[in-house]
Amino acid sequence: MNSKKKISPVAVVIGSDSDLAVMQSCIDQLKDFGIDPVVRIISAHRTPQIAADFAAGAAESGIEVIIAAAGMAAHLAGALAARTTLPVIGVPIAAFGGPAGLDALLSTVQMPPGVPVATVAIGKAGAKNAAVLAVQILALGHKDLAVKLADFKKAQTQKVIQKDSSLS
Ligand code: RP5
Repeated sequence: MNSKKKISPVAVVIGSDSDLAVMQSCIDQLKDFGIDPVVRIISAHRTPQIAADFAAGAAESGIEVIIAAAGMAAHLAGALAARTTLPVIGVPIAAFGGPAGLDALLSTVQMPPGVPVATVAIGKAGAKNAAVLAVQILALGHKDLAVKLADFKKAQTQKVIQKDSSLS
């Protein structure tokens, strides 16, 4: 499907198709909340002009939160944040053969003052949290999402309680 024409409050931007395996959990989590995100492959380094144009036009196209995931020298989230006032959530990806994602973590989180990127954990845990954080941001202005979030947190609590009580 061509998601370039899709309208959604959330965009999930990945630096490479090799990031999709990790970011699928983010996309799935968003869909669980009823949000079908715009998904794009855009590279800060390989397609810098497309990255700049995407970020500059994101708000106008209906996007309210951008999730950006990249590995290695992960400048994608920061490059997008530099060109929009929308909240940008950065997901560091552990690239094959690299230092376990620490390179991407530092590249994503160490933004200069005035240009924040809300950086989550490396890999799949961060990918899922990026979706939940995006929903938490959107829920401030969307009551239906606030209700879904409350249910999500309750279900999460119940799961732990059940696991605890199943221990002998
Ligand atoms: C980054 O470089 C991408 O986000 C990816 O994590 C990493 C490697 O990219 P590929 O060589 O797999 O396309 O820009």
